[in-house]
Amino acid sequence: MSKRYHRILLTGAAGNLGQVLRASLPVHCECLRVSDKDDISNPSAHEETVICDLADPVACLAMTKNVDMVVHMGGQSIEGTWESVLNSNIIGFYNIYEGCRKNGVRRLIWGSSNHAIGYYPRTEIIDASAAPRPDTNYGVSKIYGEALAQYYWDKYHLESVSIRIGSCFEEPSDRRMLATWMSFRDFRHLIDRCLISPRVGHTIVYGMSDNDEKLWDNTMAAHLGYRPRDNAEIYREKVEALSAQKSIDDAMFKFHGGGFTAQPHFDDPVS
Ligand code: NAI
Ligand code: 15L
Repeated sequence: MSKRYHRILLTGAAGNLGQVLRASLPVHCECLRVSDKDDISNPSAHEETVICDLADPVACLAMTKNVDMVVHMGGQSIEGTWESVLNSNIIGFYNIYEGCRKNGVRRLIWGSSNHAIGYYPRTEIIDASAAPRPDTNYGVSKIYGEALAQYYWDKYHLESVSIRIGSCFEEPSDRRMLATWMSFRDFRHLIDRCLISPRVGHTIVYGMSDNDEKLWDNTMAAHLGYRPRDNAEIYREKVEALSAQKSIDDAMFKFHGGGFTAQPHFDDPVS
């Protein structure tokens, strides 16, 4: 049976989540174009490798050619210097969207972040309609990305799914992640749903497992059919043994964005 798509572009393919997706995306496409600024290990026969910087508009235009869908995981993935946030996430994301628009790509699925709404207090459960409350320049860059996604849908009918990923790791490693964790299995499943859903417009979805503790409500993304199966709760004992309970006023427990809210400006000199 032929596959649903001829070619999918995966950016950030050398990163943590890129590696997770290199294993699962080939189910959907004949050819997986994998890209990063860093070397990509062991490319397989169904992969085409493109090494380039997202800040390079010419490279982004070429990379998005003859592509059906883009899964964009490339970029600065935590707070960093303004220069790196600007180049990788602001200029880089614009370059990817322009490449997609000029090359007629139908849909872009990308890793936004909980740090776009990091300053909501933990006592407030929010859905996709919550106003931005970024906690870092990194979080601001994700809000910029979500604005681009909405704009390219409204104006150019280029579809997007902005996934506000919580904490996507093998296991939750601190108490905050009992609420924010997303397993690799659930992440792959969500990406699958984003790729096969018939119509997404611009959808914002929270990337989280079916944890007992919840900060986010995905009702507004129900049309994706995302059904998470994992739950951070099974790691509670292990996680609680790793560190003592902090004060409830610690940033880790005060805000959705946890420790990012307590970081000083990244470019300030360290005293
Ligand atoms: P990562 O840092 O492991 O991977 C990012 C990749 O992007 C790296 O391989 C890096 O070389 C590449 N990259 C960075 N700047 C680039 C540039 N200018 N040009 C080309 N490539 C560039 O991050 P991870 O964990 O795989 O996350 C993927 C995406 O998901 C990121 O956008 C991140 O912000 C987002 N995300 C991830 C979360 C997680 O828990 N893993 C949580 C929230 C958001
Ligand atoms: C993110 O946005 C980061 O990409 C990831 O490394 C984690 O720090 C995650 O947020 C989190 O909030 O746990």
